[in-house]
Amino acid sequence: MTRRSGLRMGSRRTWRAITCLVALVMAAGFFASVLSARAFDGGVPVVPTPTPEPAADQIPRDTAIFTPDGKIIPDGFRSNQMIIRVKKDADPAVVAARWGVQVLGWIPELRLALLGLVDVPDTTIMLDPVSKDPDIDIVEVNAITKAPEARSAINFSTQLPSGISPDYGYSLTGAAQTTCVDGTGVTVAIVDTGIDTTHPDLAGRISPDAYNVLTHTNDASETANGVDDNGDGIVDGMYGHGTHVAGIVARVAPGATLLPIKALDDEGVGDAYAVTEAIVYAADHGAKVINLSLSSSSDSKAIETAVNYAAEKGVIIVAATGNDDTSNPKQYPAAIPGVIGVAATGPDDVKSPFSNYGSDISISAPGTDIESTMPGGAYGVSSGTSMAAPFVAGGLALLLQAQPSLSAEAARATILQAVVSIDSENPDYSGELGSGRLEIPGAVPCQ
Ligand SMILES: [Ca+2]
Ligand SMILES: [Ca+2]
Repeated sequence: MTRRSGLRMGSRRTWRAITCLVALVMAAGFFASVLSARAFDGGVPVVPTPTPEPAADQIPRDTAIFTPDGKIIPDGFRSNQMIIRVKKDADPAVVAARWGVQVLGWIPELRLALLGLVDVPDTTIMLDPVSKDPDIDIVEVNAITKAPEARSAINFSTQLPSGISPDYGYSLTGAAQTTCVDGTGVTVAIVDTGIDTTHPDLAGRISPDAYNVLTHTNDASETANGVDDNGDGIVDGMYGHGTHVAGIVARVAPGATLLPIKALDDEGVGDAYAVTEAIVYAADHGAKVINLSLSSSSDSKAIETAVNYAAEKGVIIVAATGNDDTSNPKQYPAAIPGVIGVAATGPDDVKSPFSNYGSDISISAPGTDIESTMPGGAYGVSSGTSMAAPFVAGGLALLLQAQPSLSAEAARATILQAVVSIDSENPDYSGELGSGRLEIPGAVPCQ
């Protein structure tokens, strides 16, 4: 009791001292601010101009503003969600509470959590201080990841030009001629908009482990909600994307098991957290190859962590390199070391006009005017690096059936060496289209 009352008396004196000190500091601060605001320059008072707000697409990732409105910042982030990796033994819920946010998702294998501002108006959190939390070692705003076709002007669904065989990609890569193996026993995960599992070409080849990371159900079918969710003027613009991609794998490797993982909506829009979750799910459910016909210019550390997790399990990841006809900015996850980044070429082995290129590209494959499956038992022709990647994924399924003991690293090296040089067809892109154009019989000789 005595100590408590002594403390009370002491605190009265302390408060008086603090009050005086605060008053002095405030007065000093006020005068300092008046002095600085009225700094003189040649006798003319200079009023400091406020620092202009950076354009949203110029906000660096490590200092990005985290706001509750959930809008997608033009450069491609969900502004009300961040991904963190907590250190061992740290509780994500405790860390989230510290920053006034909620845990929206948790990937225990990677200790990655998706945190979000939910129903908290007028809150802005800077990422920089969060990154200094001793329990956190990765923090990033949840970046938008899209089917490359969803962001470019090329038509996802096109007509096959006259004179082009609908089979050209399958014969050019030697897939049609590689008849001694069909990919039996190899599971290829298709992380995309889903798959029409009832399509006659695909039914019976679908893994029972199909998964939807957006709803956390086993329903990974393609859906179309009739709404232009991303406001690009095209309603359900990427409905059918995953089915088309899956059909290419199925035609190259008809015996392979397809593991559909829905991580993109019907506009082809997803995010880094969904892709991260999808990669981990695929690696945990028997996939030997993961096809990612999606990309972002944001180098997500969360996705990189998942790529490394999959690599440790012997899983090979193939990704589209993007449709922006550029080498800068690079597109991820294609540019993550170890991922096979695929550029697109046409029937004449010339780079597709839209295809990205650059020193980080691993290999090229046909991606112009590719015929494949579409929802409702249909077929369609599409162009994009999304169509090139599954040729390589299918080729890997054939190789892994032929040589099941091959390590992921050796399989990757084998498929990258099994190419036809396309340097003479592409004199302006020497060394920028990977090792060459996929040539499956070079990796899987059927004699
Ligand atoms: Ca749209
Ligand atoms: Ca839609």
